[in-house]
Amino acid sequence: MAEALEARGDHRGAIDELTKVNRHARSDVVDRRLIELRSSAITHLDDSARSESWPPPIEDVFANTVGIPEIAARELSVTALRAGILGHGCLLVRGLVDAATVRSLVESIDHAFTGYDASAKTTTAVPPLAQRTFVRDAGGVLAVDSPPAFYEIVEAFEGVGLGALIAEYFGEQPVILARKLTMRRVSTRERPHPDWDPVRGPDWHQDGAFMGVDVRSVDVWLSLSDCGQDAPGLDVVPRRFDEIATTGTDGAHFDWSVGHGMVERVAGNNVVRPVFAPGDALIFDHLLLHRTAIEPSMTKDRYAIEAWFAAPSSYPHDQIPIAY
Ligand SMILES: O=C(O)CCC(=O)C(=O)O
Repeated sequence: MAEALEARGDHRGAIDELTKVNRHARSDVVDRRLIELRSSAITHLDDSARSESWPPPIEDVFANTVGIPEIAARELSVTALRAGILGHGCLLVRGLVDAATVRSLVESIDHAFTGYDASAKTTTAVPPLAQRTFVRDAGGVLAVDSPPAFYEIVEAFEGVGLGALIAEYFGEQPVILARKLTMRRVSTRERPHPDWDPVRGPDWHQDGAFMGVDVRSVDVWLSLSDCGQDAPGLDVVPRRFDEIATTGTDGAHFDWSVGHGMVERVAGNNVVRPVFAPGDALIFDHLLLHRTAIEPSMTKDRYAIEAWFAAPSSYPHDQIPIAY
């Protein structure tokens, strides 16, 4: 049935059909086929529901909040998401996914890292995409490289209604960015972070420096560990920026990253390091100034998923959007 739906150009229907099959009887073949379908679906997406006037007026339900607005998962709504991201730079959601889901995502990440590292030892198994090496050196593996993990991530997100919420936020169905959906296992021991200065930490960045400024984006950064104290977390400038801070200066390691001196100038002391529990999520967009919070004294590994969504009508194709 899925093949017939695809042949008729109904990629969405085919994805839904195969997802039902997989829920009933899980299969590697279906996991892989779902990624292929999500990729080919991109040229058939219907963006007729696009809302032209975006963003809508924000009701600042966090007007009295200093720092990062924080809610429990049951309070997550489009109003809270808008107020958090567009008013304060980000929104911290406690307990977005449950403990059983966290455990199975951590297992999938370990499995994917083992598979990636084994295949990276042979020169031909991993296509020569320099980005993969860069991502792996920073403690990440792209989720599209592991169809089973990708399937589980989507199932976890759908279990808490993220697709519908982000569609409401964008005013259209989201796509997921294949080059930006990253499984992370960040360790102070395993590999040096490419731009990690052990005294000052890594460089900072806004993802808009390479994704573009005039896009609608959402990053669901889902913590799967206790982190921010003994394990690497995230450092955040908890405020809304309307533009990209100057990149590539003040000792920055990359032309898209923001050097320490520049961060001091644009953020002063307004920097926070949230403490996350497994299942907590920080939700933000391409304008949040942030970085991996990592210090030599941290002794534990941190697992997380970094999932970037975009509104297809506003997004250029360079981060490889695929159907969500
Ligand atoms: O997980 C990390 O340490 C970095 C995450 C990040 O930079 C992002 O989500 O954009």
